[in-house]
Amino acid sequence: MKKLTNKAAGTLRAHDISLNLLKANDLVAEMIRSDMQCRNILLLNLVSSPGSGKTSLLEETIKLLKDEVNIAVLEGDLETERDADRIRKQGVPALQIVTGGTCHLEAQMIHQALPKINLDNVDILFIENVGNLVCPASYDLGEDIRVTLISCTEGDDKPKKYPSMFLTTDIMLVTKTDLLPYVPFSVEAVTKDAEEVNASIQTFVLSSYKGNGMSEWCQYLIQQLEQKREKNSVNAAL
Ligand SMILES: Nc1nc2c(ncn2[C@@H]2O[C@H](COP(=O)(O)OP(=O)(O)OP(=O)(O)O)[C@@H](O)[C@H]2O)c(=O)[nH]1
Ligand SMILES: [Mg+2]
Repeated sequence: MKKLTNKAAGTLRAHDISLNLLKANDLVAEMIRSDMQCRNILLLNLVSSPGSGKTSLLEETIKLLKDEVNIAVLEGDLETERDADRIRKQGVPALQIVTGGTCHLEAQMIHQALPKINLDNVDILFIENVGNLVCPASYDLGEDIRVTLISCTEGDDKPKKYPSMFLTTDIMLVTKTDLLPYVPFSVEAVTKDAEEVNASIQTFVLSSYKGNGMSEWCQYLIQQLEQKREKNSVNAAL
């Protein structure tokens, strides 16, 4: 362990601790991943700037998939229970994680929250991360799929300005597309930039309000759930 007595060492220490914290986070994330594997639950981590439409997307996704799959939600926010209340109104279990000022969720928070939510028969568990396009990029939560929302009112320049979020994400959802006629936002430009940051990123374009693109999104979720189950049963047979 390094001695931390002078200013220079202090600089080193901050760096080392931050690296170690991320390592600890990743260990817990792996525990969550194998727990979800055992339970056959598809886990998604939704990230975005504040107000990009994460909770609205979840509300509409639940309405469309409620009869087909069982959904549960972990909500992350600095304060209030408001998003969990919105989700509960849709008739699915939701637990609010109040971070009290922390700008992202960490794997340890998810690990502590999981025993507090009823996951019996749950097929898909969504985590709605704290609204922030920076810090959540660094924290693996054990998810199968990371989804970054970008609403067309935010501007189409975000993938290049916040590259770590787009680099670590599997899916980019362009949201609020009902507003496209009123704002200067190019779906083509944002897709091109996102693909230049991350060649394997997959893009969906939708509006929770108008419903366009929602059936493709829901189909994708079902496909991913089936693929995970298939993979799990093959592994179990080996
Ligand atoms: N026009 C339009 N507005 C939307 C759409 N989806 C969400 N909104 C509005 O955008 C605002 C923010 O939506 P939320 O779903 O609360 O966004 P969020 O990402 O969950 O916000 P935080 O949890 O605070 O980060 C609300 O006023 C929604 O009504 C959409 O598809 N079209
Ligand atoms: Mg929300």
